[in-house]
Amino acid sequence: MTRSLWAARCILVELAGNVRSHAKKNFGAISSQRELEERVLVWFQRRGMAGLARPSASRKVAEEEEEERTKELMGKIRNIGISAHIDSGKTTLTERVLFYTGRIHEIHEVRGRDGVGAKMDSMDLEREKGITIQSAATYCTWNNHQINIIDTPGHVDFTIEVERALRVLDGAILVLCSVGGVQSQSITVDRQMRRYEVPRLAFINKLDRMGADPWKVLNQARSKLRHHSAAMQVPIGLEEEFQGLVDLVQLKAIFFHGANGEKVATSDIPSNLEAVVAEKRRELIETVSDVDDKLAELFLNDDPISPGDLEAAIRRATIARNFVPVFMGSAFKNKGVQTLLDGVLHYLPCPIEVSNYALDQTKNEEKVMLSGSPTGPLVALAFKLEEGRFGQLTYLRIYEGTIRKGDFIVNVNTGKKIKVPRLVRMHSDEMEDIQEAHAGQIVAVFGVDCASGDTFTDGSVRYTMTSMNVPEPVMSLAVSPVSKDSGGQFSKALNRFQREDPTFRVGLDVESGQTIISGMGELHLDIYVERIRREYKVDAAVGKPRVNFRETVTQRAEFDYLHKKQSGGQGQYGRVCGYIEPLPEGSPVKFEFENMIIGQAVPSNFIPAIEKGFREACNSGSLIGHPVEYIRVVLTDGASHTVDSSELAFKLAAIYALRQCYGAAKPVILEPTMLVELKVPTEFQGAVAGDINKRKGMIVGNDQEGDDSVITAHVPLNNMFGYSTALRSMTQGKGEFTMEYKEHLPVSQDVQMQLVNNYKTTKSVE
Ligand SMILES: Nc1nc2c(ncn2[C@@H]2O[C@H](COP(=O)(O)OP(=O)(O)OP(=O)(O)O)[C@@H](O)[C@H]2O)c(=O)[nH]1
Ligand SMILES: [Mg+2]
Repeated sequence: MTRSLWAARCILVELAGNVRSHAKKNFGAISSQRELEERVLVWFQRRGMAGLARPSASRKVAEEEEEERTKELMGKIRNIGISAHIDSGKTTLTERVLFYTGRIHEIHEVRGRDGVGAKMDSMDLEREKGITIQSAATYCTWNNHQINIIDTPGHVDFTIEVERALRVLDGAILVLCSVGGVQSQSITVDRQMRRYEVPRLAFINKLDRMGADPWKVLNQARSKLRHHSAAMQVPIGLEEEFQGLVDLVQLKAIFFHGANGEKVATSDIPSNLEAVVAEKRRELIETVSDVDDKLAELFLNDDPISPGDLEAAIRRATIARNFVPVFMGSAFKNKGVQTLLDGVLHYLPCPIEVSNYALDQTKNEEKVMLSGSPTGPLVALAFKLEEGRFGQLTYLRIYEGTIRKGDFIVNVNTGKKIKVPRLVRMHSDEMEDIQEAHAGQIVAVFGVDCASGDTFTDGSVRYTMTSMNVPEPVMSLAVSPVSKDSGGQFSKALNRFQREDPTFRVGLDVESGQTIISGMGELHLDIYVERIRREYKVDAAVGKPRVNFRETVTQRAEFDYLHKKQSGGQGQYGRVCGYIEPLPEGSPVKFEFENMIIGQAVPSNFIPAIEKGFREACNSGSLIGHPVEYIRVVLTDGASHTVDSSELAFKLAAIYALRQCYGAAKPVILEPTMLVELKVPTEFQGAVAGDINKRKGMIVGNDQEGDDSVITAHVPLNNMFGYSTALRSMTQGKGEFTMEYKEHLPVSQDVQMQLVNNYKTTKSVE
């Protein structure tokens, strides 16, 4: 064997064995298997031995083996989110999951008497208030499978945390309360799960509570969430009598013994439940047969259906998002959690059973399906940032390839090449250093500067992942540090929160010079003001919260504006003609500019400045100074001057042109309208409904739930400030409400006049 042939053979052997270090010596820094293979190919070609590098039979076998290995590895991973209405028990459930999987050795309750608090609610404020504010990630092992979990907040003010979790997860558990049933936020969360095409299981929790009725909740899920679903279990007793579950697939009774329900025991189905079990199993089979041909065939032919057949059919239907299996239990009373975990392994997809796509930036954003293989080129999405003691912590979901500590990775959105100094796995607020992580995993990196939604690769591809849906803030607050000396810390805090949370915005009120923070609601903004005080030791003076109004036009209006200044030196000259009109309903964009000038009335190099002028003018409408949206500007003509025309002159002409024609376009003020759901003891229903009417709300639903009335209404956000106090006093503290943004709607004529007058008065005072 000649020397070069021998060398070639050596390298092939190394490739098969994936011994990177030697290859590195030969080929320098190599960050992916694909890059390594490409370089080997080039190396051979240069030496005229390309034939040797072509896939041979043995290479094919190696590839097949590799594929098998990937399947096996990936088959043992589940990435799941736990999301639901506030207080349904997500964090309590996650605490049990961590306990049964051995990740924690003691159970602590949300707002428990021992004062420790649940693992996933690690922030002091979360523990004090008993609510989750930030989503937290953890991982655990169950039956040889690794489960990565993100526990999300239920309060709708923190909805971005749900958005980003669902963006990167392969499956989810929708927790429902067996008393409260499908509440307004359950509907919102379910909509988010649909948006990200996440297969899900439902878990009806709190079966120990008085009034627990899982069958009612299941029917609500079918009617309100349009879930094609069926129960996987039948409870043995309810409320105080709740003891265990009958598994409808295996047809066994399951009990949870021991101080913390850690001992799972199975036995025969209690005889008093046999009839209901037979009925519910048939219902399960029928429901799954509706969406799974294989099971339908067995069912229609009256063939015996084994637990294996049923399980496989449920898995197929769940992953195809045609079916939602419904589990039950009581997280607090330690029942039904292990069976739910089995359900996660059996029915939710592993990372390669989900199709993930990236956009190829080198091919005009062509959609490419990612293989999900750990040996592919690295593709990872930064979905969450946290500023910590050691710098920026960036949460990554790896979709393809492998990332190692010390690797160079490329931020495709900025083009920057960065070294990964530290790679960790998160366990709520704790972290564990790791050397590498592969496709399908959720990890975090330290000290990597990026924005939320950026995509990282190993540099061999230029793919980006689509980002998540970010809702617009609906409420604002003026804030300023009480002491002048704390300005530095104050802006540091605001910068940090703004980077971490895309629904939290910081702006400047141009007229008053005040700092304005905007967010998703009163609680959202209160939490940040409190965090500024606690974490940055800055007391902030807070103004009255105000809603984020918008302005829009309702009819077409022409403009013809000449901006001319010719008094000595170079003058300014720009004329713009055209019209503005409302964009059609449902328009995906909020501003549109079209240049329809034929010929050179305005030289084309000034057109961008004109568009910029209109865009700028739309930042602040003439009615009350709020942004103008859903407007289309069409430029039809204009005039220029050979010497005096400039970009600035045309930009100013555009700004004045909008002001000139705005009134004729009949502008209106839009205000955020909220979907409010109230639950009050029936005796207070009249008073509460009357109060909603006074607040100019429209009642759209009124249901009876036991002794409570559930009222649903659309109410202007501007009339909802301080509502929790009002509701408390109206209902002797017995009423509850939730509220979420619905849409911006025009205010009534009298409110518009009042707002415009207020605006004029404040402007004239200034
Ligand atoms: N009776 C009963 N109470 C429960 C159960 N699960 C949770 N709880 C209680 O419900 C309350 C809310 O529980 P959490 O686990 O904080 O609920 P969450 O869904 O995480 O709440 P957010 O994250 O704030 O949306 C706590 O007081 C729990 O003790 C249950 O199975 N039965
Ligand atoms: Mg929680």
